[in-house]
Amino acid sequence: MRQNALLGLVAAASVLADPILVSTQNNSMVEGNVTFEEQSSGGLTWAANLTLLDAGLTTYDDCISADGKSIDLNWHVHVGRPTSDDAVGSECGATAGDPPVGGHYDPNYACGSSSNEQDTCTELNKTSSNGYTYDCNPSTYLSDPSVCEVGDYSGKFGAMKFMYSADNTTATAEASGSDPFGPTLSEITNMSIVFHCASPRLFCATMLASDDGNAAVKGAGLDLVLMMAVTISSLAFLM
Ligand SMILES: [Cu+2]
Repeated sequence: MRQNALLGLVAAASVLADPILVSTQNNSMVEGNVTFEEQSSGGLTWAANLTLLDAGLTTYDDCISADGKSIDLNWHVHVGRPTSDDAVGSECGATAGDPPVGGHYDPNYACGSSSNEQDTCTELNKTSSNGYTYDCNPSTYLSDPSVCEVGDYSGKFGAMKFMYSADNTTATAEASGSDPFGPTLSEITNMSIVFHCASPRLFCATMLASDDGNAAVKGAGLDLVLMMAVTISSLAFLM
């Protein structure tokens, strides 16, 4: 009897474990990661903790903020994944990787110029030559999520701001957000996050289920189960 109750608690605890995806962006340009965590209430939260190792590269010249305090990079979920361990520059190109890194994840055909769904966008007449305008920014996204490609994170939340260190040698981004309309994690597992300075691709990494993250969540669940088991035993003892 008590065993059945415990099994029920174990099942409930594993349902509580929200899946986590991590894109670990450790390469010659950057260190850190971006995580996505699915919320049981729906949607997801994301968090970035990234440091540009050499903020003085001329590669960043076109994306220094107007106030000069940060390097502002665009970032998106692209449909494929890089094959190189040092995924920088052309390793993140549209035809590089396996499957190819490709364009932005756009299952609902919002059709920006870098959507991976260009053929369907053309069929739908959603191209600039047809007078179609892709209008995705944080405020249009909040009023109508369908205006943004699902993978267009800088469109949805603004550019990732890497703040210069005091001596300007490195730059760090610590940012997070909540995306109530976001994709499910199973949709975007094994896709990649690509960072751009304006248009050129700088670095990228595949989004993978987090062993550490899941272990931590499972660990917390187990603690909860043990705590409840002790409580039940105490109750049984009292009865
Ligand atoms: Cu991109």
